[in-house]
Amino acid sequence: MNREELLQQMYDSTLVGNGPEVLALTNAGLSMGLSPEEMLFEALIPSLEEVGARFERGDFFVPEMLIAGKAMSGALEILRPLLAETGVESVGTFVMGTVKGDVHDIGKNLVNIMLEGAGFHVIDLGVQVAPERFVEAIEEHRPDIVGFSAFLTTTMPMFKANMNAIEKAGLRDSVIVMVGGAPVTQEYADVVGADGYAADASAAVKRAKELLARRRAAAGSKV
Ligand code: B1M
Repeated sequence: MNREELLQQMYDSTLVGNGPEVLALTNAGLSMGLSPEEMLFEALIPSLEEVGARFERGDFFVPEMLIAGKAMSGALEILRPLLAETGVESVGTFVMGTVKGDVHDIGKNLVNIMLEGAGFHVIDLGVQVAPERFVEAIEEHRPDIVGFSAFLTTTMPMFKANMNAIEKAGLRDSVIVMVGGAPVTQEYADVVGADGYAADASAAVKRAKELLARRRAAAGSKV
């Protein structure tokens, strides 16, 4: 099997939710010298995009989305240590969670992996995270950044609920807030008063580093 055939098979197997085959192909790809990024961006993510398109057209239903998501998550577990390989010291602490009412976590997990790879210490609160839980985690871990992920238009309003809870707890000035997720836009991030938004995992890392550098420079200039 050559590179193109492997990526095509990985795409096809993810599409039909064949988890064991996706795992085998991920391992085979690594043995062949393919990078985790090649498999992610040329097979796994495009395949899930097609799953979403078929769901929208009514050709796929929730069970198909679920098994495709599981197949992708399995591959991500193999790729995680490779993507998160880092020799750098912790650049900052990042508390992350998918908002209340939302169970999507693949995108969030990918952002976490890339953040870890860039040297962030990531505390993952999981999915369906209520505003009070974000507040507790900020009080407990004192992170530099808190990130909210939402993948449904119906759960995006939880960003505002989270912001209100953080403000009410008197924590807003102590933490940078980032938001993201498939339906989220820069405009929406501005409306809810977030400090940063990113469209994908690598942009999230870049934005997190920029916001942190800006915050530290501002703190330094006040001293
Ligand atoms: Co759902 N689902 N789903 N789903 N699902 C979507 C999101 C949908 C777009 C499909 C579609 O219609 N085309 C649609 C949402 C429509 C909308 O609201 N606009 C949808 C729907 C409708 C639903 C249900 C309501 C279906 C139903 O029950 N009738 C239901 C909701 C359940 C709930 O949450 N309450 C549901 C359920 C599910 C499953 C459980 C079956 C499964 C989730 C499995 C899991 O996550 N463990 C699932 C899946 C797999 C999908 C699709 C097919 C794939 C999502 C995914 O993992 N993408 C999805 C279709 C699609 O996205 N095209 C769909 C790959 C991932 C790498 O990309 O998630 O965009 P993404 O993450 C990116 C960025 O968003 C960004 O970086 C990530 C990595 O690059 N990012 C951040 C994410 N978080 C960030 C945070 C940041 C910065 C960047 O800073 C803090």
